[in-house]
Amino acid sequence: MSEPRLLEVRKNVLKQNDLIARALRDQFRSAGVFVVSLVSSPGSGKTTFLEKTLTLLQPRYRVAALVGDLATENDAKRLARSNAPVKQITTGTVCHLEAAMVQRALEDWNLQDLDFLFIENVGNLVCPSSYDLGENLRFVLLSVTEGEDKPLKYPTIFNSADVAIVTKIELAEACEFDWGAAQKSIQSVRPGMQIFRLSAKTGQGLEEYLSFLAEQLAEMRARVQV
Ligand SMILES: Nc1nc2c(ncn2[C@@H]2O[C@H](COP(=O)(O)OP(=O)(O)OP(=O)(O)O)[C@@H](O)[C@H]2O)c(=O)[nH]1
Ligand SMILES: [Mg+2]
Repeated sequence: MSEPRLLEVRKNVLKQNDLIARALRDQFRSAGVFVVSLVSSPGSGKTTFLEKTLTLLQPRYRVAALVGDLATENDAKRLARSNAPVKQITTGTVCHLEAAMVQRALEDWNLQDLDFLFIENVGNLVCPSSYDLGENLRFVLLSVTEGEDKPLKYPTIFNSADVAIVTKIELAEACEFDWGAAQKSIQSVRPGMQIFRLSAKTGQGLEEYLSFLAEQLAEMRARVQV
């Protein structure tokens, strides 16, 4: 029996996305740039975390960011305060970024001028999960105000990510956030997943995460040179 037409169209879109993502990944590898994408529900703290990341990495690394949003340029304006090159991708009605959007946004950037490229996806715990953007690592953010069960309720996005970042941890006590339960939810969806706990507001936990990024870049460059 043939597949329903909608399913067929969706499969073709994903296939097309994968082809572009593969081309992007090759491009990133040959330029030696390490690419991290950020996914989370709206308001988990992606832009705040990214602004901090760009600011703290800049003395040692060349960094840039792309940021997806349905309707506004607000996040690009906030990220630009770090003085890093930043570009907004406005998706209109599309609830995720696609590889083709990233490819278009990068057309006039020279990737060889970069060490790290960050891509903030549209705030959404469902749509972005199936779209590969050619990134080296996908970070999924979970803020302490959202509830420890989010990984169980939205397993696909946690499963498609490589690293979990628990954000706003200075609010944990006030929110009665149960770290053990959160850890258990994450690990049951994605066993062995690396988890960082941090606050972009107080700076708590940022050192460890920045060292991790530096190691990832060094390892990738060592692999590419072999
Ligand atoms: N207390 C506290 N608030 C934070 C922290 N990080 C972000 N926020 C606040 O959380 C709200 C949302 O943060 P954003 O950085 O805009 O979140 P976002 O994930 O980029 O949101 P969207 O792009 O709309 O999905 C803002 O009011 C931030 O100031 C944190 O570490 N601690
Ligand atoms: Mg944002």
